[in-house]
Amino acid sequence: MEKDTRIYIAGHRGMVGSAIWRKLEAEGFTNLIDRTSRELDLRHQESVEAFFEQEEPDVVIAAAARVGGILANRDHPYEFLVENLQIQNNLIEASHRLEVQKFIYLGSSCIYPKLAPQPIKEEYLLTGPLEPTNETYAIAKIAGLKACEAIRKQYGKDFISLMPTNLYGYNDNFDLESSHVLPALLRKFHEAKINGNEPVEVWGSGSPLREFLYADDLADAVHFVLEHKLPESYYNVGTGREISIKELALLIQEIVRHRGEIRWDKTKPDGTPRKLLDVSKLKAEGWEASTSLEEGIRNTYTWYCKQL
Ligand code: GFB
Repeated sequence: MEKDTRIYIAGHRGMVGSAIWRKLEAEGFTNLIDRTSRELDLRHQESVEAFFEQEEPDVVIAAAARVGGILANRDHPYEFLVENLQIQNNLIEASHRLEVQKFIYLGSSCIYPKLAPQPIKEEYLLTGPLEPTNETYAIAKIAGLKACEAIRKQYGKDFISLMPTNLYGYNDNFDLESSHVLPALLRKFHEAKINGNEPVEVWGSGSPLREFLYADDLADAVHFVLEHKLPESYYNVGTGREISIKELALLIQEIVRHRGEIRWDKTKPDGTPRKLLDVSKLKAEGWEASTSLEEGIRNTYTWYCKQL
């Protein structure tokens, strides 16, 4: 793709958007377009259309969304549904109407059924009930995937969706109520360590299994998809490896060098028992993740400490 292609990265300040921005800059793209949420509220259709008419992007990468961990999803189902539908519908419709060449939509592995066979293949979509704690977010993300798939089939446009597994990395959300497990545990173990190794409280039973992809690896996959015309409408993006929450807690405790007790708060929900992605389709096209979980956590912890 030409290095002066006009590429709009929606959500460029978030963990995923900023990783994509870093990656495309490093690859020599000179025409990256951004707007902060104060400059452009993606939930307002008129503002989005005016922005697209003004900037005329050639490529759009939709990394803007209302996201959060299991508690944020469980406690705000309405906002997770409506805001994500508004954001993605505005971006998809404006990109379609203004003939954007390529549209890359980002979803999540929670779109798959709670008890899908593991590892989860793309074709398992809509074959069973969703995980209740994030059902509305999943429905919004499925709708976005289906909208892009319909434009692809009906109008022959290169609108493609990536469904990443649980993500972590720089610029993640470290708020203890609304964040995901990995950043939450990094912060909890760090704060407990500097407070005299006091006990750390981890949510749930510790038995759920999760797969974690480093945000910079997702950015690398987005660059790969930008440079290649792929045959399918959506692809899983992950490492193909899973870890239990208990093992994750012990790994983070060791990396942070916390020397205290771990306590389990069983009043908090476990969520889906497993969501390991089958990543063979994108691998067959030539892409796979390259950062190990331990290396990714060490990098993220180093970055976190520098931010304090
Ligand atoms: O990362 P997480 O919030 O989201 O939780 P999900 C993963 C597992 O970690 C759950 C446990 O079993 C949590 O109970 N956990 C343990 C913790 N300690 C903590 C903690 O301190 N904070 C958090 N947040 N979890 C999300 C979906 O599900 O996955 C989103 O709700 C999105 O919509 C995201 O799809 C990728 O992996 O359970």
